[in-house]
Amino acid sequence: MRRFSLAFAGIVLVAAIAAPSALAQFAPVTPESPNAEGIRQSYLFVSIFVAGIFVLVEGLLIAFIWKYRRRRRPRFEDGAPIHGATKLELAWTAFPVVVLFLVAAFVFIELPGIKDIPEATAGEEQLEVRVSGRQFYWQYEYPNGVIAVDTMRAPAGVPVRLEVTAPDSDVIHSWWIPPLGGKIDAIPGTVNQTWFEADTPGTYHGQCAELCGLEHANMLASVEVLSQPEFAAWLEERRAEQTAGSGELGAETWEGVCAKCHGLAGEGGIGPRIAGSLVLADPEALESLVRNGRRTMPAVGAGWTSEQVEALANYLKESPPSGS
Ligand SMILES: [Cu+2]
Repeated sequence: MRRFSLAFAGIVLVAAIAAPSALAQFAPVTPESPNAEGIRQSYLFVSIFVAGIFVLVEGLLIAFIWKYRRRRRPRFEDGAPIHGATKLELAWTAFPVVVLFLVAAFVFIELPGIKDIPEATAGEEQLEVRVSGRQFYWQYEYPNGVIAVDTMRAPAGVPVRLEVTAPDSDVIHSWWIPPLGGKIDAIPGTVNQTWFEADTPGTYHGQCAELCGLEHANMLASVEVLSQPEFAAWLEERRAEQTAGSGELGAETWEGVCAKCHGLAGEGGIGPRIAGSLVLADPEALESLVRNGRRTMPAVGAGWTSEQVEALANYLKESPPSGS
């Protein structure tokens, strides 16, 4: 028994040294928004019990396997009969009840801070962004009509309310930027709400979290948090560019919408090669194609504003895809 105890103590010691770095791989990413912090707290709270019960059950399992091993007894000899152990039985019934109660109570206390969008109070601004999940890109619409694809810009220190949906003709996607909070489904015909408030400027990455088709894995999303003056300047500049049918939106649309299937240089991928296609140089044909789709190509631009179509057409005129 002493040798066993020694070996067991050794295993526990190694686990205790290796565990923190190994566990860090399983922990949620560093939260950058209060709701993500709530999710992390709940995760860690539940993990305490998970780890404790794991060690208890596995430890007992190993101890019993050792203690009750066959030794020299005949192979089919029955073990000694055992009759009741009231205290033990009460304990293993009560203990799980207490654990489940604690976990449920903790989660219910944290839940409002995760789910509820902070109330807009007088003097405090809030930003609302409409998020639309589409095969295979994210489209954002700001209150002033500015459109962005895949990369959302947001101001630091301001609650950002997201109205998440998908067009009727599309499939279900799921919005998920782990450092900025939990997942929320983008469902055709339904508007789901979520929010974040990031204090630190920086770029936070995420990904569509609902298998939505062939290019699902490339349906990435990111949120670039800017200081408030930088964000205000960006929003204004984008508004002016969009009115003029120029600027970043064209390139964003090409990269986020067209290139995911046809390749960044139009060289072809899961969609055919389109470099050199006459449609790219003909704004009317381009508009009809993206709005209506063709054969296996979905109507990726159904519902786009004419500004977005124009921005794409102008971008393709200035920098037509080279094909390689
Ligand atoms: Cu998706």
